[in-house]
Parts: sequence; C-alpha cells; structure tokens
Amino acid sequence: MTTKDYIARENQYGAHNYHPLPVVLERGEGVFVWDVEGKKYYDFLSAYSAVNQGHCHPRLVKALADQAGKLALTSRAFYNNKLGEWEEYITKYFGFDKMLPMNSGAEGVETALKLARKWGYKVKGIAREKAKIVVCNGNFHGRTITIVSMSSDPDAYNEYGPYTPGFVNIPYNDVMALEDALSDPDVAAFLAEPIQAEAGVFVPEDGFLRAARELCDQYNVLMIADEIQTGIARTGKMLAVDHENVRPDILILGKAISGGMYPISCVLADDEVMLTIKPGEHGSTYGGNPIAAAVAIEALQIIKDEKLEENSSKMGELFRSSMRSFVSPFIEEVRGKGLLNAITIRPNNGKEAWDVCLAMKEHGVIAKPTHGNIIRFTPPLTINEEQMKDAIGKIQKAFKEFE
Ligand code: IF1
Repeated sequence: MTTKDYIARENQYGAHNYHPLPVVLERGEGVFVWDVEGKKYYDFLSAYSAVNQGHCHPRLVKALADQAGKLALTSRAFYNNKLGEWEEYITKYFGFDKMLPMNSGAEGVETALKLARKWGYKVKGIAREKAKIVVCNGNFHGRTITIVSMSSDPDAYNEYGPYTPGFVNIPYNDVMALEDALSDPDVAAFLAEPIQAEAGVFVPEDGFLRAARELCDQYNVLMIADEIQTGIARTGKMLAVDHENVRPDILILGKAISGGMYPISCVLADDEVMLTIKPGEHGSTYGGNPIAAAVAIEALQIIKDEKLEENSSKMGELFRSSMRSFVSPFIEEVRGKGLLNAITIRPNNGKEAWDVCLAMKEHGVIAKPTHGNIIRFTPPLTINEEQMKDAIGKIQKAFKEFE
C-alpha cells in the first residue's frame, strides 16, 4: 500500500472531522518520524505538544509494557498499588495537596469546571445554579458540549447547541475587562490558558497572569490554569505560569504528562477545593489506572532527568532568533516562548501557510497550519542544537521555494 492508498482508506471509512497533511506515519524515534515509504521527518508538531519527551522514549515504552503485563485496569471500585504512588509523586512535584486523575484533556477541563462550581456553592456561598465561570475569547479547552459552550470559534461550536450556560467571555490579555467580570459576586472561577495555543500561540503581555492572580485573590475567585498544552516544559519552564511565579488554584494537565504514550490528564488543587467533591460525585472508568500511573511518573521524571526545561528554553531562543533574522516575504511575525512557537504567514505568489507546510514536508519537516495563516512549530523538547539547526535549514529552504 502507498501513501495514497492509506489516505483513500481513511477517507472512505473514517469520519471527515480532520484535514491532515498528506503524510502517513508508521514509526517514530525521538524527534523523528518515518512515513510508510520510509521517508524521515523532523516532527515539528509533537502531537500538539503531547510528545514533549520525544517519540517512543525507551523509558516510557518500558514503563508502559512492564505495567501492561502486570495489571492494566482495576477501575476505582478497588484500590491499585500504583495510583497512590503517582498521586504522591505529582502533588509533591507541583506543590498541591491533591490530584484527581482523568484521561483526555477535555475531561480534565470538565473536572476543573465541576470543582469550581462545587467550590462556588459550598465555600464561596454562591446561590444554587447561579455560579459563573469567566473565560477568554479565543480559548481552546477541548471538544465537549460544555467546553465548546465557552468557545468563540464558530468551527468549534456551530450547530452543537443548546449550550451549557454559566460562562462569561472576556477578551484575553485584558486586565480591565477581567476585573470588571470578576467583581460579580456570582463568579466562582477564571479559566485561561497561560498562552493561547490554538488561537495561534498568543502570548499575553508580561504581568497579565500575575495581575489575574491578584484579581482572583481580591475577588475570592478560583484561578484555573489550563496547562494541558503549555505545561510540562513546553514553554521553557515546567509550567507556563512559572514565568510569572503564579500558582493557580486549579491546575489542569494532560498531553505530555504521558509523553504521548497513553491518554492521561489530571487536575491538581488544594483540599479546600478538591474535597468539595465527595465519593460518587465524579469519576472515570480508566482515570487513575495503573498503566497511566506508571507512565505519568516516568514521563515527569524524564523532564527532570533530561533537563528539558532548560533545553526547551535554549532551543526556542535559537528557533526564534534564526527565523527572525531570516528574510522572507512570507513571514509576518515569529512569536512564542520556549518550544511553543508560531509564524504568521503573509500569503505570497498565491501561496499560503498550507503550501508552506507541504513544501516543508518535502524538505523533511512536518508541521500544521492553524486558522489558515499561522504555522505552529513545536518539536519534541529533546531536540538538540545540531538537529534544530538542520531543521531550521530545511524550513528556510521551503520558504525560499516560493520566492
Ligand atoms: C484536536 C488545537 C492544539 C488544549 C488545551 C484542552 C485540550 C487541548 C489548551 C483538550 C487540546 C488539541 C486537541 C486537538 C488539537 C489540539 C490543539 F489545535 F486544537 F488547539 F494542541 F493546539 N486544553 N488541544 O490544547 O485536550 O481532550 O484533546 O486531550 O484535534 O482537537 P484533549
């Protein structure tokens, strides 16, 4: 079977909810992936920042395989000997009292919203059914009906109504709008991504997160950070909120807490928040399973052992400075933090971001456009200097092709 055949089969039997780049991958190792014809690529998407530790990291493969051969799933009707180990490890790692495990990022976000509402009623004393959660325009927190109810992207929400009420949308990066929204005593929480990734890697002004933290304190509102994409060293610090020394009340993690090995998400919070949910009031069949526990511990330990925060920061600087000094009629702006970067593309000679991505693919680098004119550049955090320089050379060749 050729690339064409694989794509045709997916087209025929799979739902059409994606428009992938025409490349069919079958193998990965570190920063590289290979397609079914044996062509090798630098992966500059990393499964949307899930594969921060690199593809098929041997320690993660081993953690997964060892645990899979011993005990995979118990449900939460019984205890297992791995979950507590993960809970202790991750709460100490991030400095929270407790953790609640789920599977997908969206479930993590749903969990945080439930916690915020419970806390709003039980602790803050908001009248039943009145709690509001403040969110930002341009957000991306997942795909459930409640989550798309917060979205300002028509592709994400159109024709999925009726929507879940109780959300207040404000502009991102706008402290005045935030203060205005939070001063409503029915507000339980403020939910935001520390950098808006899907919106096109929109980095807020320095001080925004700190100001948000202070306003949440002032108005007795929980600050919820969705670090599903920005967390786990992606932006050059373990968490993106660390750049401003901010500690959220609820931290949502996903994607790279498994290094791409398994769908795992979790929510961290202190007792005042976490203990508002009682037995039977929330859960998940797979959440907290022994494989997830084993994989997540290993994935987080790899970040420390391989000093990936530092590498992400350095390689990110190298990427941005190289692409900023590179002159191309296509490049409007290069922005980002650590290895969460984007280039906005000015259409040129009838060619757009999609065409640039196709050309990069031919040169051996795969990345995907978002919102038409933005390309995200998010390689695994394990990328070394030589690889980064090589990949940048290939990316620049692709840009030059259309001049
Ligand atoms: C898709 C984007 C990335 C997320 C944040 C929660 C979730 C995500 C900040 C939900 C998920 C994904 C989902 C993926 C594409 C992708 C994405 F382009 F849509 F925005 F990464 F940039 N919070 N992001 O980024 O996590 O339930 O998917 O595990 O195809 O929808 P999930």
